[in-house]
Amino acid sequence: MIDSIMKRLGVSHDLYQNGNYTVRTPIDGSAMGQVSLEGAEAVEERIAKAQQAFEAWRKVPAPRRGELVRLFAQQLRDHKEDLGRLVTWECGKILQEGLGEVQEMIDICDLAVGQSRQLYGLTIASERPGHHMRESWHPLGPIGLITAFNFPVAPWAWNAALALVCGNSLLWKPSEKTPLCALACQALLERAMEEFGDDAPKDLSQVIIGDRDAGERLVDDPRIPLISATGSTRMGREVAPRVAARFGRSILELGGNNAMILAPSADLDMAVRAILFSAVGTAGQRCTTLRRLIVHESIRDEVVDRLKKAYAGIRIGDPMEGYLVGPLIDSQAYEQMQSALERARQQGAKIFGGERHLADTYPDGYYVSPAIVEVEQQDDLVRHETFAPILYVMGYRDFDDALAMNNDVPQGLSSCVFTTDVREAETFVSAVGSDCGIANVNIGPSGAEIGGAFGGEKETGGGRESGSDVWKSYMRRQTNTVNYSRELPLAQGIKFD
Ligand code: UN1
Repeated sequence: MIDSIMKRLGVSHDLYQNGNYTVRTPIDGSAMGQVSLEGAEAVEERIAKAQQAFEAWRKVPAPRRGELVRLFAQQLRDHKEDLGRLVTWECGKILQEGLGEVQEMIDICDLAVGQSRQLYGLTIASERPGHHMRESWHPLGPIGLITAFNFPVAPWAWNAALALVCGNSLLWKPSEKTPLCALACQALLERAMEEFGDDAPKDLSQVIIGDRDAGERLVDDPRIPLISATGSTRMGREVAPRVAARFGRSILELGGNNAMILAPSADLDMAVRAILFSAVGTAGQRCTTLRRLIVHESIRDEVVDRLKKAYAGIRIGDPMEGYLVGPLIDSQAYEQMQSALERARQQGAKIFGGERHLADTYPDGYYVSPAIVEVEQQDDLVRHETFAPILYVMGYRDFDDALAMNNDVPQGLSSCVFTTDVREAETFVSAVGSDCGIANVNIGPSGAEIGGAFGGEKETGGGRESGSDVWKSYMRRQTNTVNYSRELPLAQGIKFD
């Protein structure tokens, strides 16, 4: 099956069957392909090519650059099913979510196409007669993109679609766990480039399937003005100082520890459904996954009961086959989950679920039942992001305490409140409310649309990707003062003669 999918997606056999590094599906641990890992030298060559491609691409008018992204979106529409399947196969998320991820790519492409005609600056009043001031936005350079296994295609597309219309070339280092998805996206983009014609330079977009050295080479190179990295806080701690040391810019989208405050006035049917999708979906491996439920004491028992019933009915199995929860990415993820549960147990928490499933059918596939962990207080264990389906449940009495708990973690990505009390809802999204980049009312913390800026504060890294005015991050700002008079007045009234 892999050969027929890869063929339709346009990935040449050599690229995924001839290397020395085995790519495995988390579904059953079997091999999907063999890729070659590049080292620092190969990256060096790619950076030089990306620089050349940038120099040509920045001259192409932005709306014409948008046309390339439009053609790419058409490729994605035509191959949504195949690419969605490949995502499911390589990272283990269920097919509905694999397809959703491809849709998210299409959505950002559509946004970027429109944006390509709207890369606008300002005109600014000058204090000097016969002078114009304005602000212009120019292409930035080759952009380095680092992405994680859990969303192997969409975050690349958020960055790539905007960076391309903004006139930049791309160098993408995907997770070593999901290189085939990257090769497939690259192949579809190359097809769009062929259709587009000669003004798309050959190396406009490149993929680096590489090891750690390759990543470091990319991050350290001063020819790469912007590194946009999605992944763990640990990764961000390594990347950010290296980029800063050479005065590069970075967009960081790192860990989350997303909470829901569930107030007594909430519509509980809606809340339970929202909890299920956001805590259990993607087997708890979204950066926006709901990890903490802060529930009012008066409804705590009822909510926990309803959740246990809902959790007991979750179908766990092959993500291609219509189950709700697929496997964790690998054995390490499984072990991290088990060690977090073990610590919780030692601390006296009440634990529901969390066991391994289907070990007989898939000895090398790590399926687990999502866990509900009732804890007395928010301690270090709860404050730490474990990238697995563990939902910590804690009670509150006073809304202000709930809000303080929402904010009392090192991460600041997403958050939500379920309430029908307008005071609580508006407080949550106010300046004294949630400190996260995303704060929702009566919907869960995950599953954001691409129209808004996506990202968060504190250890989440502070970056924003996707919609709003994020396109500006992929351009350089220039202030222009133009004198169309015959005088040379100085600003601030200075006389210099
Ligand atoms: C991620 O988990 O890295 O809001 C991205 C969401 C998705 C993106 C998640 N649109 O959950």
